[in-house]
Amino acid sequence: GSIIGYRTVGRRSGERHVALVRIPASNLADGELTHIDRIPVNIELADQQWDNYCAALDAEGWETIEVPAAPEMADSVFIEDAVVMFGELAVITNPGAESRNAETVGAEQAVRELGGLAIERISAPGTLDGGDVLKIGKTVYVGRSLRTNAEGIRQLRALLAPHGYTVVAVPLTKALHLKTSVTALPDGTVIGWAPFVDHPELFDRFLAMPEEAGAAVVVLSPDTVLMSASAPRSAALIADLGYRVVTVDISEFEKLEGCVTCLSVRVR
Ligand code: CIR
Repeated sequence: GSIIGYRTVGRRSGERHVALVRIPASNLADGELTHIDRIPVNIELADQQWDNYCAALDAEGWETIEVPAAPEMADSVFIEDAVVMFGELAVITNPGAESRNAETVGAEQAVRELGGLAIERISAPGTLDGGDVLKIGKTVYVGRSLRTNAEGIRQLRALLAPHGYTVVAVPLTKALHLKTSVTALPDGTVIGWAPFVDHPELFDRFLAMPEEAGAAVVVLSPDTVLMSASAPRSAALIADLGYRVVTVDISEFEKLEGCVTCLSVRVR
């Protein structure tokens, strides 16, 4: 990835972290679409972009570990939707789209192989996509979306209560997932694309971004975020707030309604 803002060499602390990723399926171009029309996906370019995404994580101190490939599951590259981490607790989701439901099998296997993690599950009739879960400290915002239903939110709330997390449900009608509309900076400021946000008043601090793809950041360290190359003005705005911004081109995944968060699960 390229870097905007001040330069440092890798992670300051030198510590290594682990992130789960999943290689794009051969039928990636057939992924689910809800809010946008189908544009032809360049599979070769998608593979390259995925390699670069993994390389960017690695360069920032995140060792990528591959979830077993699911070559026939078109949307399986969007691993974030299948498992959500809360410290040492992994919650295996129950993805709301029928075509994506079986993605959790490989995700659970990978989490098991990592070892040392407690595993819980969202189960039918509850549905929940990881893309709807935004963690800010001990507050967990969960989008009530087309993919995540009330029962899924209720189950997550019950699972997390003993761990000291508060689940805040967020009605969502204008975007696929909560994190397509908002994410958060390391300082907890919620950033988003205002036209996709039904209720900005639910957040303590909300900062509107100038581009749709600017709504999504992945926090890589206390001073570094990862963003899509398709949001240069948002990246500049965030760099101007004193953050280091690493950018990656994920155009082929954006054609499938994916954003920068959904291509990995940061484990620890
Ligand atoms: C889907 O509709 O499920 C995929 N085409 C895109 C999923 C993107 N996931 C995410 O933003 N967490």
